[in-house]
Amino acid sequence: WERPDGRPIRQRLLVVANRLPVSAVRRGEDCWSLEISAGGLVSALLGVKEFEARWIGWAGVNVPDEVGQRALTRALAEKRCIPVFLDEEIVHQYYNGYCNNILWPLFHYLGLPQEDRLATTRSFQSQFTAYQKANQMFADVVNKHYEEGDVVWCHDYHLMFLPKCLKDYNSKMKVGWFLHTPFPSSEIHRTLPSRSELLRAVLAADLVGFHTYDYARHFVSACTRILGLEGTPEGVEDQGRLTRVAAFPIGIDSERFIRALEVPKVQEHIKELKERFSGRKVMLGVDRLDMIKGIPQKILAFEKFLEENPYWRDKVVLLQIAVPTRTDVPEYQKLTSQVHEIVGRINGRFGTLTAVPIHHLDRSLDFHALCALYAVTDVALVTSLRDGMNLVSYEFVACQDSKRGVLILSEFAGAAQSLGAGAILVNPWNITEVASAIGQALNMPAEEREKRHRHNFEHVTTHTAQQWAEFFVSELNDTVIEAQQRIRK
Ligand code: ADQ
Repeated sequence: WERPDGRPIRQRLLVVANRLPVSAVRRGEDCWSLEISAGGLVSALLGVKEFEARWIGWAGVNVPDEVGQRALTRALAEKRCIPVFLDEEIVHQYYNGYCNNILWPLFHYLGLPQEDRLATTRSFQSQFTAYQKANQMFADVVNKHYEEGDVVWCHDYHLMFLPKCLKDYNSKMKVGWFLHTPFPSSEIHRTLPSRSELLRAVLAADLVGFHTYDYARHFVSACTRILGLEGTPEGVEDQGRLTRVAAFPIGIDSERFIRALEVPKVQEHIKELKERFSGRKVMLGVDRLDMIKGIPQKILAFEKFLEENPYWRDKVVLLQIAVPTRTDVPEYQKLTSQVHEIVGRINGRFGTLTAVPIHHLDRSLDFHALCALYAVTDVALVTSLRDGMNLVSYEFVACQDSKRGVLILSEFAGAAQSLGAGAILVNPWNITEVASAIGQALNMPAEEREKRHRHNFEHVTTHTAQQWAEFFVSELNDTVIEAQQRIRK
């Protein structure tokens, strides 16, 4: 990997995800303004110096006209992004339908949609067809931009068909696929009508990655039980071809969070928050408003805690920041009303003229405001019913080096496997258990908090997003080299 003059050539990495890491707003017929959204994946890949990353994905907007498409493509090219244009019907069937209505709940153990069995079965087929079609559209764009030697890294449940589509184009393409959600037990996966097609399509990849060893094991079991293939310690074997399957737990750009605490604006925020909540312990929840995050269960556990511990009623406040997502979906609207209703009831029950026990915000916070909140928090409550990893727990730990706050963490979040020794682990369905964990966290002696925090801080700062990305891509390169050697033998 060197040029003739000895300068290293950086390997090109094509990162393919449903959404590009930008928000695009149309300002005129051929004019777009773009803003990069600094999510975990973006920070992870910006930090990886040996690859030159390009992004391929949907820009999140419908652009029916060619003038608009050409202008957006040009604008995105400056950000090293390449768009896949999906029309409204495809987005409806593939993204809202198959991805979010079928795969997302199933992978989080919430089952397949129940409403009307027959209608679901009929629409299931058309949604699955749209899913395959959309994946093929992503593959077409990848194939158009692919150059020999590139690494193609496909992300998440939206693109399970992509490895197959890519290998059909070019069997020599280096293809990795990583799942950000849990992969459920094979008993859950086998209820999916398209269970075999999806597994086979993923197996076309050279390397398949998950956040935890358990998810990798579930995937291998699904392949052995449903497809009758052979599972090996390395992965899954089909007629002599091995697909490597392994765990690659994601991390965060911890330095970015630690550095943010020094920013004057953040320091100012911290000061304001401390004054605002002086004399009270601060508990914090930060989630997308999604069924899987267990927000109603968390708030009910807090209510139980207040019910049983009158001493704490005016000495603790819960700040729940919930970013609304998928607001057009009735189930999500129902969840929002349910949360509002519970919060209203608890504030009515335990509030006073001057203070309420729960501050619930239906909104997203900017990065600096979020860091300040993490920094003043005494107890963070991450009680997802299921969660691939959960990065909020990592971000909280990164911002807690002066406070040594306590993390209450669901045992069903992937993060429980990495932060389990430092956090108080709970079953989020057991409200009594969560309520008693709140009591334990609030009363925890400083020494124990210190010990637990050190453990987690060490983990969060040594298992970063950059390392995760480097590790996955170097494993993918090695896997392909080993496979070639095996074939030569
Ligand atoms: P998510 O389900 O989105 O990600 P998570 O890992 O917690 O869950 O990441 C959420 C991100 O959004 C965090 O960076 C957090 O700071 C931010 N965020 C959440 N609520 C916010 C708010 N109110 N205001 C501002 N920012 C907010 C999916 C999987 C996870 C997996 C990740 C990464 O569902 O399990 O950890 O991908 O693989």
